[in-house]
Amino acid sequence: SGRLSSAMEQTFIMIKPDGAQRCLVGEIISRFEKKGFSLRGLKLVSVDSAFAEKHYADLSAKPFFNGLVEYIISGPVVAMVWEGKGVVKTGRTIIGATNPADSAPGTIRGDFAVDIGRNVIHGSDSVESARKEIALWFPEGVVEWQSSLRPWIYE
Ligand code: 3AN
Repeated sequence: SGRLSSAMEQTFIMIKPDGAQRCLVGEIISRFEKKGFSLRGLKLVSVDSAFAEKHYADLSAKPFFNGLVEYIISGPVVAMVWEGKGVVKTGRTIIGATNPADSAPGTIRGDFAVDIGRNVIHGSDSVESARKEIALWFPEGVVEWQSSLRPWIYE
């Protein structure tokens, strides 16, 4: 079980201001924990528009960009790093489709969101974006530790 440790994938997950305001933080963390992923970084932060623009730089040409930035800076967000085998892709599956109208029941957006502009949570869309987003949100680095449950989650 120790042999996977150096190659473990990480993803950046952010509970957006609506998720925090609606008290969904515990529920969301619980879903990632129960799946078997491991928490490596966690903080409640308010970001300014320059930071939000950096996080969403790839979307700067979109018509909803300004509204998206306003939404992200409208209250504190929960920034997290989760680790585990395939966590980028599986994390996106747990989150559900971008538009809550299309996200399946059982997913976070499927269960807790209605509007695309208030879709509760963000998750990195690739290993490369995850690397960039973790560097942006956790310049101080993440915590080195291993859950003792590891042998019960990985063969
Ligand atoms: P995802 O968050 O699922 O990776 P992206 O990267 O396409 O989806 O979009 C980033 C964020 O931009 C979404 N979380 C959503 O809040 C917002 N967004 C995407 N499309 C729209 C839209 N048509 N109208 C308003 N907001 C949008």
